[in-house]
Amino acid sequence: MTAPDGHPAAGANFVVVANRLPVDKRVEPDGTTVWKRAPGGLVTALTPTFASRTGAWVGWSGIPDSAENPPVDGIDIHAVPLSHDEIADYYEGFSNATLWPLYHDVLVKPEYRHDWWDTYVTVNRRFAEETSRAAAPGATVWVHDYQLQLVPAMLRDLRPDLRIGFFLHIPFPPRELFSQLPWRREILEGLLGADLIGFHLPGGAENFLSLARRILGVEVSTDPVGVRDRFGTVAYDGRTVQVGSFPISIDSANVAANAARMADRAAEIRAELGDPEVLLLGVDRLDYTKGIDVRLAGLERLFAAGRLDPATTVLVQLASPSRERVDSYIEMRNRIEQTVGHINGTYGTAARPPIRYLLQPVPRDELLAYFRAADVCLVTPMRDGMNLVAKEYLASRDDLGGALVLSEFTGAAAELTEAYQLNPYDDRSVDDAIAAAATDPVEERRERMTALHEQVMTNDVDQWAHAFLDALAADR
Ligand code: ADQ
Repeated sequence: MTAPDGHPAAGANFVVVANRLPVDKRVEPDGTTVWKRAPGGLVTALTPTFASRTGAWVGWSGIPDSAENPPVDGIDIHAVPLSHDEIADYYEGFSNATLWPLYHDVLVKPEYRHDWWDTYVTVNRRFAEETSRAAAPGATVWVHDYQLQLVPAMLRDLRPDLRIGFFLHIPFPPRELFSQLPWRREILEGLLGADLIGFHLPGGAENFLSLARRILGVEVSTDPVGVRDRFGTVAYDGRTVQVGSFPISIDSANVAANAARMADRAAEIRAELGDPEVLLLGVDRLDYTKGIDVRLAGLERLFAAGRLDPATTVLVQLASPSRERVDSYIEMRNRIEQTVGHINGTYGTAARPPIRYLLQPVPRDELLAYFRAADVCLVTPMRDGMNLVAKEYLASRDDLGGALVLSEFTGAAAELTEAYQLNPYDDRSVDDAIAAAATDPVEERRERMTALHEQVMTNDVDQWAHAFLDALAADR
């Protein structure tokens, strides 16, 4: 049965709530616009879950002032409209100029503005209300990420019958930083509306438990001897809230198979770049947390010291534009472009600049071809919840070639212990890791890649989704 607005009258028994819907509006060559499923990410992870239940997705379409519900096969779409002002205050403001820097070690100074907070509350309430309309009685609801931390409690008020999970995709900061937030109580209370709160790492779960105890004065327990020793609990409002860690991953088998198909294109890319001896690769959203400046500075020092030869080394930096209206992003982009120009001007020739920098999203297959072509993938964030680029690179290398340089400050570093790990705050550590990954004997690199490839192939995103949803469904 279908209600007049096109939604199933009975509602869905599995609802995903995320800032963005799993679709993008694209303009075709003939000028018409179409909705395309956003590649990768959550929607891929949850496809099997959607296949076995009536599923709905609540989120913003990415278009200002639009309440259009784009069609997605097999998923009931509930678009949450956002006005221009709400995008500025809730999304660019409170989410990306307050919470994002605060949760990433205050790498830039967070701005605390009451008007942004008010809009964050208003928009979170709109998401909760739309979710309440989408969900069938007793449904499972999975809320995602820092933009929607108030939704669990707001939704529980509206619909106490629902089973509510929340997962945070970015780091959760320690008390010394989180306590800066003027609305720290409200955020903790918002999250505690969930039955299960998940983080990538045990450290995030521990920070949350300690903050709940110190700021809200609630009783928390950790059970280090339990079967699920990664869990703690909070006694809150007559309920028991589970808290745990669930490191996200990728659709490894799919990435590996598609990358293997791109082997010829990978060889072509190397030829187009002048067959360098060492091909280094960076792939990032253009974000100050990703440490693009760290790897550029390392490369310059290695050139200056003669440890890498600019005539035979190429760094391809693929950057996708991100949050282009937020000031700190504009400043960072200018700095990076200046540094690229400086290094190419100093160490290049007209025919061979050592850095090739692209500020545009690269099509998926082409990206996999770059992974397959690169001798070294440079993942050097100052702080990152997980970092899926590292895992995509490793899955792409079923030829067991290549080497991964990985910052200790990524969530991925906890699992990927065979990578060439570095401390992005220590110049020497940066230089040594990049140099070793580029010049170690091939047997050494192959041994490391064998272990890393295996790690990613056996821990994929399907397992992540299952682990979370099983814990959410489990009796307490
Ligand atoms: P992000 O900060 O966006 O995710 P990441 O995990 O690396 O970071 O994912 C980025 C995705 O975008 C990858 O799939 C990558 O391939 C793609 N991408 C990046 N640059 C691209 C380019 N130039 N062209 C095409 N594709 C590009 C947040 C958190 C992370 C966490 C994820 C998932 O910040 O820490 O790992 O969510 O939880």
